[in-house]
Amino acid sequence: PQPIRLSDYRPPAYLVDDVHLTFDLQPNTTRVKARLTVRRNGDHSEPLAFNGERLKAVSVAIDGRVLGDGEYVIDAELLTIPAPPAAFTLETEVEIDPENNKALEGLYMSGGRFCTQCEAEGFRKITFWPDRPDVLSRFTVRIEADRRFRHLLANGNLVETGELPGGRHFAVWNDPFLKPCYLFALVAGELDVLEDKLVTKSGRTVDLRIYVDPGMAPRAAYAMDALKRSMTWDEEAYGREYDLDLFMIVAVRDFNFGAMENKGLNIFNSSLLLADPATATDVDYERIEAVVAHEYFHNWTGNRITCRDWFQLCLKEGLTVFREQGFCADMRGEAVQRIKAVKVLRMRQFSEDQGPLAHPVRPSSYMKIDNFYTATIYEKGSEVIGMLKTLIGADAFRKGMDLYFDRHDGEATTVEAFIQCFAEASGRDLGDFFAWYEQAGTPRITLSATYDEAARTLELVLTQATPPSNGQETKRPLPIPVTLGLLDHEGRTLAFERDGQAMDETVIVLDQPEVKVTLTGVDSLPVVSALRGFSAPVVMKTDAEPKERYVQLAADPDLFNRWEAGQDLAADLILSRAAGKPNEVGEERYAEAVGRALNDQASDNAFKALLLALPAETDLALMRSPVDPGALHDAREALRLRLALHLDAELRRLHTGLQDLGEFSPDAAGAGRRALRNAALELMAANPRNDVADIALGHFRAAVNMTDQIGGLNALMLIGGPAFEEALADFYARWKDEPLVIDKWFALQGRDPSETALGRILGLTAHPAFDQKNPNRLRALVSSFANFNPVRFHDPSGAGYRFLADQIIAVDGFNPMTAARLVDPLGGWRRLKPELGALMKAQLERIVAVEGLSKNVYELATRALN
Ligand code: B3K
Ligand code: ZN
Repeated sequence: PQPIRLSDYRPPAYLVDDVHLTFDLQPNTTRVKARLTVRRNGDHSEPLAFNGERLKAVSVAIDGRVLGDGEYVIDAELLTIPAPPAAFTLETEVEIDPENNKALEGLYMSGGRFCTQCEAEGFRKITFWPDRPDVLSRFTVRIEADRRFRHLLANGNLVETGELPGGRHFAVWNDPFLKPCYLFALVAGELDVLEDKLVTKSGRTVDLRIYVDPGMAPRAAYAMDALKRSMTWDEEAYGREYDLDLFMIVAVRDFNFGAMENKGLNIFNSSLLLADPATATDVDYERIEAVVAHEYFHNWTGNRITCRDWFQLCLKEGLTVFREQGFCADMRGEAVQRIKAVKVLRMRQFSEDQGPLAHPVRPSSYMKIDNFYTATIYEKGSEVIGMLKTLIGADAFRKGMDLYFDRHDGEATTVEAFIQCFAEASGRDLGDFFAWYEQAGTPRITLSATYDEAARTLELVLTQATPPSNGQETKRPLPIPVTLGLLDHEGRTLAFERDGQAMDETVIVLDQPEVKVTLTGVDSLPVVSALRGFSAPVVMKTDAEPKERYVQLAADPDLFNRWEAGQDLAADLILSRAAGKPNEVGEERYAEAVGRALNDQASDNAFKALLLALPAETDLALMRSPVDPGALHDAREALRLRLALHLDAELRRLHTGLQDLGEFSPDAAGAGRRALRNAALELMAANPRNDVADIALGHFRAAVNMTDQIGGLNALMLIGGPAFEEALADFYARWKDEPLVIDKWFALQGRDPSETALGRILGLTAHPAFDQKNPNRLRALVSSFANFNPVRFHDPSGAGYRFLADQIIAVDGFNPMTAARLVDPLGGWRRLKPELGALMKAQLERIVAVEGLSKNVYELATRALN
């Protein structure tokens, strides 16, 4: 297979201005008739070549004349018409089989309902079409179906409904907005609906409807609330109002990823929509809020202004993640949200960036675009926009956004055009900034500080270097904003002067391989608090000593850096122990400092819960190579034990004192209290004292919400033994009819680090409730194991790797997109200790050798090998 390159971009040869689609829905034989108003784009004599895959063609006609053999060609990927007129009507009719579409792309069936997923290139499985985001068309859609498919939904406004003979009915929808075909959606089936309304700032009333499985409407209430808050927030934060009179969301159970922003008709994975206290955890609530907002925000950043080509994916995704993060910070607190976002970035994006799958925020070639819905495009894409805002300031940033919305509304555009808006709004040359989009890899920066007591100056020397990544051997320096402040050794803010101006905080732009800055008026030996708020997605090394980290952990006014100081200290202790040099004194000192931070009356529970968690094994694995996952796990457990023993009384006090009183509320304060209580219990689980298992079992049994039930079960899992077995069985028996809860049951076991867990995990694929064809269930077991259980995944026998490869190969047979999303954990073989690396590599080789492998898996597995 040949890669597609950004440099080969050509405007579309033919445009489609209007389309009229008619769906005659039948589970196995759906007929799709399409009438397209086609126009040649520019002066050329190229043939018309429209995409089409797995379509059984019934007829092709131009201007009402049915074409005969020889007038067109249909192969596995294209409909080609050699010499069409300059402007004409193209009519096609095809037959498709939604029932047997297990790739969950195009038109398929889930839970007895029809639904669609078209991004990125699924529309070509519905009808012949120039399936690319720069063809913008006006859609009218007529749906005909048996009356048992009660709701017939598509994008835009409902213009007509009616009865048909034979127990059938129809609905016609018209979307007045131009859109690319990837935003097309259709849903047909028996559903319950939760309805609400919102009045926009200009006084228009928008009908809001969330469609769910029968009986589930009450569980959509939180998503509805999140939707209304998102709509209002976008008006306030970005001046963006909703544009149709109707906004619909539909939840489906079989979905390849989280959710999809189809114009006026979002389709969601039910796991990111349905919640009530009994079945959803606080983490679920938080994700629902974030994803509902994200998909809604796409209406402006993605739908009204879309991407010219798929290389520009970050234009909509990075920007929309950035907007989503702004919303979540406003809803739940800036510092805690920032810490959580950075944890995700490090775990997913930094690991991607250090491995063979590293790619720039704007890639320059791909085989399957579906493989590029990555943490780099999304999370680093958002970081890049955050840096832009830091560099030009909030006012110029908002002006740039306004300009972008004004200038490009209704267009399919590029990252260059987006950046140009900020260059104009700020009056700055942002030429250098573009390297953030073009260069893969995580920059390493260093910072050293020299204090001159007599002169009261602090000299800062910062350096940067980005390691080579595949295809990019040498890297240019990037403009890196480093937000920085000073503390004295008592933890008080220390003012300083920069270029003669007094201040508490400054942004140093590290835009050369080395930059020197001298701060003046520094009254005493400072502790440098650098990269505040994680002002750039880099790895920073400083010459600070542990005692300075302790000052920060106790008192840094930048809460991100306060948390980060604790993480740095813990990581050093764990890494030394894993290298055979335990620092017992340091470990005690760390435990004491964490104890003091827990008692800080001024900081909130959610923040303390984050403080209590040690760096993840996957993060530690990025810090040294070759990686020995077993040694890292043991060293981390040793520090957990030390904390558990040292803080025993404190943890018990928190566990008792933070019990929920009264009604469950999913808000930030309630969630923070439960998070801290469950974090305390999780740490207690490291303590071998007998009564801890009883406490955990009591916690599990007394739980009145899913957050605490899972918290209890998690602690029991870490303790192991009969109490865990009992609770696990009880949990299953109680929830066996709730698919989203049973997903949690699988996921929890997938994460079980205990020595005997591997056999159970591998055996779970034979459990009657396991279902490879349902992506949620598959990921619950397989992804949670491969991504969040390093010590068992990296079993010395290689059985963990073999298991993952078996799953990838099997799932690739029917759902390549989801199979490909499982490949990532196999990309790390080069950094592992050699025995393990060889076993992992062998599994990649086995995958690549499979005959008939999809392009999706082939692309990632071969890149992982090279
Ligand atoms: N745009 C979709 C993701 C589509 C993934 C296609 N493989 C959801 C989102 O980012 O909002
Ligand atoms: Zn998105």
